[in-house]
Amino acid sequence: MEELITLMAELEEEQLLQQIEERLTAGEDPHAIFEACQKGMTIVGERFEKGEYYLSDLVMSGEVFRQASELITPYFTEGAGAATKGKVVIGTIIGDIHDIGKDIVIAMLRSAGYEVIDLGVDVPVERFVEAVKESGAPVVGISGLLTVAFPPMKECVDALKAAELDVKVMIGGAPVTAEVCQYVGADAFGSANDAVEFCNKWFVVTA
Ligand code: B12
Repeated sequence: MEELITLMAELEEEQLLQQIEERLTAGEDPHAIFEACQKGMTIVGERFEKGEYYLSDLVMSGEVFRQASELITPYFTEGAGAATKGKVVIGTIIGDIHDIGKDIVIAMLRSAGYEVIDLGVDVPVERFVEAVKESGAPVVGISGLLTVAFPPMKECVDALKAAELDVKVMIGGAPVTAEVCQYVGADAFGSANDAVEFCNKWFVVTA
């Protein structure tokens, strides 16, 4: 997987996508391939932070990763074809336009049999509240990749509580930690895989 990590980090689009296709067709684990791409993205982020990569590289990395995930996510087939297990509202919080991770969470939840209401990016707090009221979804997912996204994430959880909506909230995004989760007041945080596990747990309990 080291090779995939390097290809992603070096933004070698053509070679990376070709390798992914070959590995998927050869029956390699899509989750491992996906994780390698994610590690590559972490390196991209680090290089951007150090000034080795420019914003244009960041944009490019986003595009390459999106194409990679479009190849990989159809292979996340656990539970595919099952009847809808329940509804989940998800969006990237206001002020933040990162949506690659959110879209992966959505793809994995859908492939696991959940109905996902995608609110998109830069989503105002009130829109989350409205969407839960409209859909009756018992689970909300909030994505945020910027540290400035944490206060509005907290506002969102507070607003859901103030509206007396009985929902479980999961949050995610590369910089989200246990401390952030506690600050925001969310029920759980984690990866796209974890999102499916949280829902499997919560929907069994609430069903
Ligand atoms: C690609 C990218 C961009 C692209 C985004 C394209 C897109 N359509 O999303 C573009 C170029 C637009 C961009 C813009 C900016 N970016 Co940017 N970006 C990145 C980069 C390199 C990768 C992010 C990514 O897609 N990762 C891959 C996905 C799969 O990972 P993920 O999002 O973490 O998602 C996974 C989990 O976290 C989880 N997850 C995600 N959401 C959710 C939700 C739930 C509910 C759950 C359970 C799980 C979950 O599941 C996913 C799979 O497991 C990161 C670096 C990094 N290491 O994260 C910087 C990074 C996030 N960006 C950064 C910055 C600073 C910016 C800009 C401010 C740059 C600028 N000066 O303009 C702008 C912000 C614009 C805005 N208002 O949002 C910083 C943030 C620093 C900070 N502490 O706030 C980072 C960390 C880079 C860095 N190290 O400096 N960026």
